[in-house]
This record gives sequence, structure tokens and C-alpha cells, in this order.
Amino acid sequence: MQRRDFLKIGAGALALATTTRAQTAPAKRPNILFVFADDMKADCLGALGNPRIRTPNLDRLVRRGFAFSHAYTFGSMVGAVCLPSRSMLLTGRSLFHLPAEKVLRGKLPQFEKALAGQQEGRDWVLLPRVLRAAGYETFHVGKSGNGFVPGLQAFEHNTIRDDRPVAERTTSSQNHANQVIEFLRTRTGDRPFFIYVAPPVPHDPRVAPQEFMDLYDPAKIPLPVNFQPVHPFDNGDMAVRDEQLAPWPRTPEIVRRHLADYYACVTCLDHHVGRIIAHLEQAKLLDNTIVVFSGDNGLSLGDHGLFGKQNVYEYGGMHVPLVLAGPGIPAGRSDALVYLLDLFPTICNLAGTPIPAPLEGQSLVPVMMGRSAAVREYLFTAYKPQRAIRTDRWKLIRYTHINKTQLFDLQTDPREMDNLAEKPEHAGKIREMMALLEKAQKQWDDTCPLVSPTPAPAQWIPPART
Ligand SMILES: [Ca+2]
Repeated sequence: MQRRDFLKIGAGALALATTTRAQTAPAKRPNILFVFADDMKADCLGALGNPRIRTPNLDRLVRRGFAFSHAYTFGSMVGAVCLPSRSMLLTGRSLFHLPAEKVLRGKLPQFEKALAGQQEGRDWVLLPRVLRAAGYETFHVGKSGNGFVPGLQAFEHNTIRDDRPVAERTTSSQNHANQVIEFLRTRTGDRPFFIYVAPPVPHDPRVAPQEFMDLYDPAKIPLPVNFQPVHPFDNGDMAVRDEQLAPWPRTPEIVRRHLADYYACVTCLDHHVGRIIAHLEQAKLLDNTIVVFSGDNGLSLGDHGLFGKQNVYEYGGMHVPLVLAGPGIPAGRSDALVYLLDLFPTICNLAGTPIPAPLEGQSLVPVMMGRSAAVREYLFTAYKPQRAIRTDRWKLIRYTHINKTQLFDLQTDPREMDNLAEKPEHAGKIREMMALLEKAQKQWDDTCPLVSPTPAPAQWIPPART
């Protein structure tokens, strides 16, 4: 089905979000609170199936809202996966259509030219600008490091709280929640609000107040089932910053310690998200507020011997949780394959404002309203030389620098432990998935060759301990 067809369905499905209604009854538009965590693993909410972690407030959101179990950021060509992720969120553009990294970081003036349509004839739009034009009061508080600077500057109220020093990180979730509550307490007027709160949590350094650390005994946290001491081959970025957070070979003890610290930070974040939601309820704003919770990218914490987000495994760099709850959104779940860049058009739908033409994502409203089971047939992700394509059932990863392929049957092997590419009976499936990967590359303007004429050695030897 073509994008326009989906948009037509979306507009028809959601009575409160039609353009006509929005133009005639702007006062009824919902408020939007968007909580965007930093390095948020897809499998770290209690209500989404993790019995070890305590997330009571986000669990309540999941129970009354709509959760997408297969949500992904598109990928990255730099180690800081956060940067393109946050840029795609606020521009609605896909990875290979983003401006250069320095422009995203606000270090070059080209972005303003691009906004004016002077660069490659493109007509750039930004989520905060679109919502502000639709009558929203827009507020951002979040980290500046690896944030999308021109996007953040487009907010009417923009407070950057980086909280880099470790001592401050313990109260990072609290500080961000305080800022949001203060904004809600002191704002005047009756415009709907769009709040984008993006604390650097649970990103490392993973520290939380002791009461949260005390909830998790590392000895009682099970290892990931796909734990390995060292990733079995060179994935193209084996010693990037995040991978150096733990020595090689990874040990069960260090993985458990990292998981305990990570869970403590997530529970702390959950607590302070709960404070914001409690304030909305107290102020009688919650009934007309859509709450969105997600994260900029996933993370490996011992999975496959990896510790960072610089990979395309399912429980690695690109897979994130995604929950929406509020007026007009039914309780439900979907395993549709969705991107974070689908949120821009989705939020436009929910806010009752037209979807700008340049957006590349799909509104998820038809899925939430039960009018459609999917928005796309396959999902493509990319990280440096790594390329992945997945369908509902099958996943192929191609490491283009070493000409290595992995094939997984996600139906029977969701943690990607049994590489079927090494079994001759799957040659046909590999050809089929490689063809799909090439199709996706053409669709998204990715020019990376899938076969290297001069492949690097696949073996990787960890650096010696100093
Ligand atoms: Ca991140």
C-alpha cells in the first residue's frame, strides 16, 4: 500500500485528528508529553515482558496505552547513534537524507540554508516548528551532547541540561522532571503544549541515587541468553567508545554489574516520569494529554559479547520501546515494523495538523486504531559497514567489510543465537533476503556495496589489557 493511501486511512480513522476538525476546533487539540530516554533497551520495561526490572509508572502507561514491540531507529554512520536518531525524530527524514554530521551538531550554517530550501531544493521542516505553527506551546529540556542542535533551537522554550558530571548524573532524571513540572506550573495562556523531555538516562555513566541502586543485586540478575565473552568476528567497530566500558573477555560478573546499574537508572527515570504524570493528573491536564515514551537507540549489555549501540542485532543498537497513551489512543499492542521517524507524522495526525509533504515516515495512527496491521513489509537498519533487513519472521545481517552474512529465524530464535547462513539448506532464503536488502537500499538511497572486492579479515583480537 502506498503512503498516501495510509494517510487517507489515518485521516478517516481518527475523528479528532482530521484537518477539518483541527482547523475548526483547535482548543480541543491534545497536549503532548514526549519522554525520550537515552540508550533505552527495548526489553527493559516490566509490562513489556521483563520480570526483573521495576517500572511501575511506565507499566501503567503501557497498560492504558498502545505499545509497539518492533520499533527501531534507522541507524547511524557515526558512533554516536543518538545524533542521527534525534535528528530523524525532529526532521522526519531518513538516515541517508540527513544533512552532514557537523550541520546536525549545529557547527555549520548549511542547515538554515537547507531550511530555506536552498540546498538541493529540499524543503526542510521540524517537528517543533510544525506544532508551534499549529498553535502549540513547545518546550524542550534535555541533553545537548549528541542532540540535534538546530532542532532543539526551534523550540519556543529550550532548556539544555547536559548534566555531564557524574555527581550530577545521579539527579539527572529528577532535574529534568523538575524543569517540566516548573514549566507546567508557571505557564500561562490556553495553548496546548508539546513537551519534549530527553534526559541523558540511562546512558552511562550509569549512576542513580542509592535507593534505586539498592533494588538490584547483581548476583540475582540473569545473564542475557545470548551472552558471549567476545563477539565472534569483527563487526567493523569492535573497540568503539561504548565497547570499552567493559574489558575483554566479558565476564558474567561484569555483565550483571552493568545490568544492575542500568536497571537502577531506568527505575529512577520511571519514578520521575511518574512525578510528571502525577502532576498532570493533579492539574487536571492528563485526560487531554498524549504521553509518548521511547528512547533514541537501544543498547547491548553483554549480548553477543557487545556493550554498545553500534550494532544491528535485535537486542542491540537500533531496537527501542515505544508506547503512546492518551485521548483517542486505545489500549493495545502491535508487532508492526516501525521507525522512530514515523512519530513525526503520527504526532501530526494526533495533533490534528496536516502532515508536511517531505516527511518520510508513516503515521502509526491506522495501526493504533486497528485499521491496519502494518505500515511496511520489511525494516532496514544500517550502522557503518553493517546492514540488516528484517521481515516479520526473517532477519539477515550483512557485514559488508568482511563479506559475512548472518540469517536468523526470529520466530524460533528471537535472540539471534543460531546463524542459519552457515547451513546450505537456507541458500534460497539468503538470496531472497539479500534481494530485499538491495531493494531497501535503493528505496532509502543507501549506496553501500554489499560485496567488498577487498574484504578485511573477519577475525578480531581484543586489545591487550594495560
Ligand atoms: Ca543514545
